[in-house]
Amino acid sequence: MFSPEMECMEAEEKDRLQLIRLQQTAWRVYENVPFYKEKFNQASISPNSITSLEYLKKLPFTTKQDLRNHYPFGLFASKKEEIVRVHASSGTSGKPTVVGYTSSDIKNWSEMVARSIAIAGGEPGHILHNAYGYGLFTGGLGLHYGSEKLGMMTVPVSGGNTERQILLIEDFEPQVICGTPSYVLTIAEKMEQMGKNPRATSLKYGIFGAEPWSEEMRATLEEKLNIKAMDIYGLSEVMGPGVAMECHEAQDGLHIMDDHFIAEIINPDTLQPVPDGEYGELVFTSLTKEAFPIIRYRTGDIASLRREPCRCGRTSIRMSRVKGRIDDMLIIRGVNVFPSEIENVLLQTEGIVPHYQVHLITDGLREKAELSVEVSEPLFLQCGQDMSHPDISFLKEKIGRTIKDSCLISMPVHMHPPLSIPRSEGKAIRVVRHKRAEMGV
Ligand code: DLL
Repeated sequence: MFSPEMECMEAEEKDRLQLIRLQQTAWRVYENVPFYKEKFNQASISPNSITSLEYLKKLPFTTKQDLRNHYPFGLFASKKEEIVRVHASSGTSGKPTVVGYTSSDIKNWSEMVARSIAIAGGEPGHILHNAYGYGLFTGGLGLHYGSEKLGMMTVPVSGGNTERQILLIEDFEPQVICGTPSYVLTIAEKMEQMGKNPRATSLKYGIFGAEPWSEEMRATLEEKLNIKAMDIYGLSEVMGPGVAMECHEAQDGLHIMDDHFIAEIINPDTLQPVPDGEYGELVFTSLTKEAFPIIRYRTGDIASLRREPCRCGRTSIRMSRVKGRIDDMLIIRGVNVFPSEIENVLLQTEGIVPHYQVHLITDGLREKAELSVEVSEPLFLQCGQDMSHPDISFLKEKIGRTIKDSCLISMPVHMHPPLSIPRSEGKAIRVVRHKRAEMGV
C-alpha cells in the first residue's frame, strides 16, 4: 500500500495534480453548495479564475462556525441519496458539526488510512488492535477501514474496558496498536498494576493521535511498551484520521496526503500566510472529496510545514507535531503556552505520572491557571501515603520552578495522590475551565 507514485512525486508534477483537483473541487462547491457560491460571488471569484495554486490564497476561508450555521447537511455537495456515511465532531457543547461521505469518499479515505498505517510500519498480515472509539467519532471506523484495506486482521475493540483490552493484546498478539496516546498510556499503566510487563507484548508499532501529545510522551510510550510510536493527524471536518502520518523510519514530522489535501499555515490574527518552518494555524483544502469538499478550512490547530524530502524517501510536504489548539492556548500575563509544552516539562520530572490537568479559572476579567499533577505510586508509598510529606512538597516546588524556567510562566501546582486525576478512554481533557475563582482544583 506504500504509494510511491503519490508519496514520492516530483514537486512540479504534484503541483499540476493539485491544480487540476483544486479546479474540480472549486467547481463542485460552486455548483452544489449555495454557501460557497455566495462567498465566491461576494469575492468576485469564479472557479475559472483559478489558474495557479497561488490563487488559492484569494479564496475565502471556511470556519467551524460556518459548519454550525449550516447544520446538519447544508454544506453537502452531493445529494442525500448518494451519502453512505456521516460522522460528527465531538464538540464540547451545542450541536455537533456533521460531515458526510459518498462511497467514493469512503474508498479514498480507506486508502489514505491504509497508506498511513503502512507509513507507520503496518503490513498486510499484521494484526491491528484498534482502541479508538467507534461511533460518530472518526477514529474507530477510520482506522478500521484503512486496516482492512491494507489487509490486516482488524480487532475493533474501541475505547474502554481496559482489562479486556489487555487480555486481547496478550491473546491475539497484535503488532500494531492505535488509540489516543493518553488512553494507550492508561492501558500500559493498568498492565503494570496487574503485575504484567507491558514491554513483553507482541506490539511493535503505535499509531497515536486525535489529541495533542509531546515528544516526551512519545519517549514514555516507547519505553513503557517497547514500541515505536508514530503521530497520526486528522479531523472530521477535513476527513478524519489519515490526513497526515509520521513515518516509522524518520519519526520526524507527519507526511501530508498532499494528493488529497492542500495545507497552508496562516497567522491567525492577520490571516496572512506564514513562511515554511514558522508556526501558525493549519488550513486545509480538500482536493478529491465529493460529499463534503472543504475550501481553506481553519482548523484552529497550531503547527508548521516543511517541504524538504524525508529520510524515508517520500517527497510529500510534512507538518510538525500539532502544538495545541488556539482555543487551548494559555495566555498568562502575556506569555503564550500550550498544555503540550507543560507536558514536556512534567514528563522529564521523576516521581510523577504523565496525567495532568491545567485548570483555567476566570476571575472577573482575568484568567488564572493552576496545574494539577499526580504523584507516582512508588513515591506515594515511599512517603507513607502522606501528601504533606517533605519529599512531595519539594517535588511540588521543583515542578513550579521548572515550568517557570522552561515555559516562562508561574502557576500554582497542586499535588494529587495516585489515580486521582481522571483518565480518559478517548481524548484526554488537559484544560478544564472554571467560572469562579473559589472553585477547588
Ligand atoms: O480526532 C480524527 C483522528 C482520529 C485523528 C484518530 C487521529 C487519530 P476530530 O474528533 O474531528 O477528529 O478532532 C480533530 O483533534 O483539530 C486536533 O485539534 C486534534 N488532533 C487530531 N489529531 C491530532 C494529533 C479526530 N495527532 C482535532 N496531534 C484536531 C494533535 C490532534 N492534535
